[in-house]
Amino acid sequence: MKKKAVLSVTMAFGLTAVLAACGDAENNNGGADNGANNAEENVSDNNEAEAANSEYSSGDASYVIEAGIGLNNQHPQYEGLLRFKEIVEEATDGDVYVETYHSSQLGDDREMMEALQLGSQEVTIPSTAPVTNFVEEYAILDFPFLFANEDVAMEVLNGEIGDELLDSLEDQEMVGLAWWENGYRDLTNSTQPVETAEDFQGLTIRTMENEVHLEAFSELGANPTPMAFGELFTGMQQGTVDGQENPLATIYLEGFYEVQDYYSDTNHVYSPFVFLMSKQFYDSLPDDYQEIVGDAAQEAGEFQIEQNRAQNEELLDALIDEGMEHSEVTDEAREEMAEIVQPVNDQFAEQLDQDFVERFFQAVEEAEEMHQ
Ligand code: KDG
Repeated sequence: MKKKAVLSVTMAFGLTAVLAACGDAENNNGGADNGANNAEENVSDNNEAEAANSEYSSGDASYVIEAGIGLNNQHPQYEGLLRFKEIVEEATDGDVYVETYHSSQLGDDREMMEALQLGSQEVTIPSTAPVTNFVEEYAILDFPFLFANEDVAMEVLNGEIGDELLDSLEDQEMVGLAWWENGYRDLTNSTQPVETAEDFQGLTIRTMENEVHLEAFSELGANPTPMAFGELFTGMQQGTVDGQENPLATIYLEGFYEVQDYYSDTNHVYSPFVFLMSKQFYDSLPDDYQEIVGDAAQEAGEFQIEQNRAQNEELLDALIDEGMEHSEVTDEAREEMAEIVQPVNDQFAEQLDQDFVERFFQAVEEAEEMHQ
């Protein structure tokens, strides 16, 4: 946002953020406020100190970027955002200043994307699932059991078809600057161990706002309930839902083990993050600044992906230490789940542009040959 207009809106958002943080503190900080985190609290302190200690200030900047995410300040996604801030401020000598918000302080994914469209917020980095409500082709990214591994996913996303998906956001007044990574989603619940497709029967599971997810979980016999991420912890605590699905880093760093007993490594969907900027804001930047924010989103993304993969790999033991029971899902069980949900993938693929679908699967096939 251009500085002149910035102050009043920034103050309004700042106040909203503070009110949100006060009114819904437990929700906003997941793990940190739920007591059990220790080492992670240091990460949190560091992040906040880093943000507060920036040598630049919004008052001296020509442009201010308000960047918000749904996950908390312990997640590698927030570390990535801080890296973006550092790169952009340094490269513009503070002429572009980045204010970072976490824990849905600026709203949930859908609200933040709408704010980008209106030009009242500059950056958000949602999982791709809710983006489907703006560009229907994004549905394909949430097909269960689509990508054989993370390298295949990144090969596709960073290739031509991924660029096409980023470009398609422009009609929605957003600019897609880079792919970041959330990772493979796993199931947790408070009712029963889930090892096979049959075990999903009757479970009420929070899903993101995405029709593919809703249909797939229904097909498995569960009761999917779409809910904003910011409401999820309370939803599980109060028993509105039995369970949820997210990558390990989120499950641990948001403290979900406080309210969930069973963890299953279903790996059912690979979830990318997409780095979004308000088109109105992007268009207002001079060419060299456009290049700087684009490169920074890419570079910070590489750092975020590295951190994220490390956390997704390391945190299983920590989760078990916190008392969660780990149900190991076999490849056979995953194949059975994949077979059950295949009609959902087919049904959604039919609704999309067929040329796009063909080229997308061609890209997946080629990526698989490269990264077996
Ligand atoms: O910061 C990202 C979150 O807002 C959200 O997209 C995380 O995967 C997510 C979920 O389950 O809502």
